[in-house]
Amino acid sequence: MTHSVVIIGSGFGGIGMAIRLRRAGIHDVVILEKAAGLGGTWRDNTYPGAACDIPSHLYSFSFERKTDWSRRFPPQPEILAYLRHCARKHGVLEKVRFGAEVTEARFDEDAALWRISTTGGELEARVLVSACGQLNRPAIPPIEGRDRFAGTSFHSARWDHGADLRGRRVAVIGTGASAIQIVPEIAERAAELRLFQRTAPYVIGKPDRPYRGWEKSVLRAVPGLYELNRARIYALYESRALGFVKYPQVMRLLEKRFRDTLRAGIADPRLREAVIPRYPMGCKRILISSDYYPALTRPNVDLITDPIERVTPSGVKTAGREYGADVIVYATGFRTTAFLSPMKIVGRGGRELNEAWRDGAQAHLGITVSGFPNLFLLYGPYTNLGHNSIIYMLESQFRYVLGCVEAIRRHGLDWIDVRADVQDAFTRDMRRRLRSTVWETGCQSWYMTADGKVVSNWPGFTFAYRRATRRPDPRHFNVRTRAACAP
Ligand code: N01
Repeated sequence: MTHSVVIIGSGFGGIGMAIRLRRAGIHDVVILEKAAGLGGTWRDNTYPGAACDIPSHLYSFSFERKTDWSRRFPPQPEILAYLRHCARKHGVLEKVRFGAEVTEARFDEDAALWRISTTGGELEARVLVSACGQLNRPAIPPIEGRDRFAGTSFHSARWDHGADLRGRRVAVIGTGASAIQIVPEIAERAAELRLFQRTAPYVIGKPDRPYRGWEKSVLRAVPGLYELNRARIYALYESRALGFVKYPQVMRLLEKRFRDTLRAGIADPRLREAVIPRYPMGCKRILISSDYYPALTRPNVDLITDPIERVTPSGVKTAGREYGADVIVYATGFRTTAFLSPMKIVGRGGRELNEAWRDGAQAHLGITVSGFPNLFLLYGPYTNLGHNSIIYMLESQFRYVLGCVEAIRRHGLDWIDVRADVQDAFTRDMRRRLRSTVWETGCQSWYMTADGKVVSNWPGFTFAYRRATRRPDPRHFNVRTRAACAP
């Protein structure tokens, strides 16, 4: 059976897209999910302290208000519960096929449909939407001896809840967004916590607190106020784009203030020296936590800055010494810049997406790839943010994709395929603008390919992206009408 739309992934992108399609009257939608539950990154990341660093009231769909967030910054279980609620309430839960990991999707040009192979069987779709996210494939670095460690080890996004950390010696490798949330939580339980830092991050205070009962009641009772509050937080966060993409010199002022605060706040000169970042502020994601630096001053916590030489059966070895460990947590991030990998995606003329992206991932508006008709990416290349809620970007993409699907139906098209020159112009524009952003100013981050090009981030304001994706421009596409293939 050929479905109107097949969506890969049941995180915020996949669930939100299915809801938008359903609300537009497109019901024949299937969501393929490789795991046994929905939620994407918010299902996978269950580590102690997991929470979002974007305020609760921005981290929700515009069409599904939530006035009863428990805190200013939402904890992972609450976000996951919200997404499940949305799927259930909007009738898309039953559209999810769990345990169906897509291995290959191949465009059949004559039949004008995508033939999709999954671990749970085969299916066909007129339109294929990838909603896999950018942070779904954990990266564990190939540190020598890793496989011979005799204790328990796991990645932060595959937390082993069976491992009791109480009274144990724990090594955490990495000091990114995941690690700085994990460390304060587990420092209280572990006998010894060794944190292996390769690059000191910028960690600023988190203005978090529980919402009071009256605040929730007011937001529930006065929808206008709820929207006003969202708009206020949105504007506040949006203004941060000025520093990231427009005027990187603003970051230098903030950087000086950050270093002064750090110098004043940490008494131990060795620790103070070790946590001072050595790259321009904002180049990697700016992290937020009010507990991280205090956790590092605990007597059972040690920050190790010597490079890791290898993992031994009993711990982690640097050039200086070996640190015994019962548990190793790899908070070492994700494989990000290959996007849809390891799925095999084959477009027109038998061309593989990997081949088309040989020089780096590209997609017009981060959504459509030339040579891959009726394929739409959500949270694709050039659409990640360093400063605001990704759900805003996703909602822009939902509208654009919906516009394309409706145009295909309305005009009786077999397929639409973005023009190569349109995609090239978009990519050139992204490259030109990204070169002057803070992200390409002297650090390595997950936004970058191995050759130092940022391919993940949107170098502008999110409202500019919304304007650019307001409606698909028919001039941007090659199309095949049904009549064209009629005998
Ligand atoms: O991953 P990361 P993450 N030896 O790539 C280190 C989102 N997120 O999971 O900086 C030693 O940022 C690496 O060191 P270096 C958010 O978008 C959001 O923490 O490369 N260390 C780095 O310190 C975030 O940006 C939230 O030198 C090694 C760390 O591992 C993204 O996910 C919470 C190493 C990896 O940091 C990824 O965050 C969590 C090696 N061989 C995640 N290899 C919130 O909303 C890597 N490292 C709060």
